[in-house]
Amino acid sequence: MKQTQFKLTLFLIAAAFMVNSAGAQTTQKQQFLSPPLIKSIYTADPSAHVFNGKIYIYPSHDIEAGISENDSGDHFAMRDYHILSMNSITDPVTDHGVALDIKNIPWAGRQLWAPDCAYKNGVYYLYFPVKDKNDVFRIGVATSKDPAGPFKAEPQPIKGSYSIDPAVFTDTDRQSYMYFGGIWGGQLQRWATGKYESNGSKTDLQQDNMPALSCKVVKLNQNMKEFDGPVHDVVILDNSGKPLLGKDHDRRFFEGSWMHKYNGKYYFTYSTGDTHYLAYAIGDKPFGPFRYKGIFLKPVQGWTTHHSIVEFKEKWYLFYHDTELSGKTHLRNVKVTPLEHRPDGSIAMIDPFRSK
Ligand code: FUB
Repeated sequence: MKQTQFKLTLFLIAAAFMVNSAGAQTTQKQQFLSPPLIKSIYTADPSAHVFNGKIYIYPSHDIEAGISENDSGDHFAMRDYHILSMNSITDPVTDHGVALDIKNIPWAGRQLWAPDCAYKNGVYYLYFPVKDKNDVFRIGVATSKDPAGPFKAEPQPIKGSYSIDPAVFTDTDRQSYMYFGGIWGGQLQRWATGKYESNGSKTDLQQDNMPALSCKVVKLNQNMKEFDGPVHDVVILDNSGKPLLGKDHDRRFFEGSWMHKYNGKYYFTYSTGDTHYLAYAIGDKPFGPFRYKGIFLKPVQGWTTHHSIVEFKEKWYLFYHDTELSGKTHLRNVKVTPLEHRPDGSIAMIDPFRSK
């Protein structure tokens, strides 16, 4: 090929690509894999559960608060939760209206972030992170007899809780565990010494060659409103058995954890944040350690994605979010797509776009 022809070919290939807001390359001909589940409000961070034979989704409710974007996530200034439900994966979604408003959480300051829900003995427990009046993220709990709410918040945050993104997993022996934490705006790096450092780093520990900050896991008390015992690190090991390092942004934990059990193994799944992947690691116990296995969702359109994995009628599904409706980082929409466990236990890669 002549040099001019070669240059023209390179130009045409480059023109066929664009860069989405996550910094990921996507071709112009790509289409979104799944449609938004609901278009009347912006929703993100979908924690899905099957209660009473239906799918309930506990998302964040994104709003336009007019706050400019920064690494602390101040632009995510949500003020209430709406719970969604579906009779089946293909049925229309019901929005059950406001289930909990920030004004009814006595200790809350600002920013109602990603929630989760659990059930025990006739009561539904909604777990939520919100900054307290000192601007420190804590995790609260609210209760209802109905999975769609409304929920009533406890007067204080859960004792010993901090950071964001609670995900509650109930094992087959009925013991519940809370996984929680997120770096950068989720403030986990500010708790590295065991107490909150208000002047701590805005991002991570800035220790590239040290083990990365870990997600946290703790047993929940039988009353589901308190921690039972110490908070543990969720350690993710590489192939040689060493913890992932701080500089390993493609693989290390950032935020948005989830736990599901499949064929007796514990699958710890999470967002890598600034590299925009969903990754997974497998262990033999809820506390880990977990062995890093790979990514299973390529970057979506938008800065964050946040997910949950649920089994419904013997099929597995991934709930996640992107910014298809708005094109804006802080106005997201939740989606669902099938998830496949391969016979060897690995999770099949999901591309949030399909090529025409
Ligand atoms: O929705 C606010 C925050 O963005 C969540 O807590 C994170 O997981 C990220 O999705």
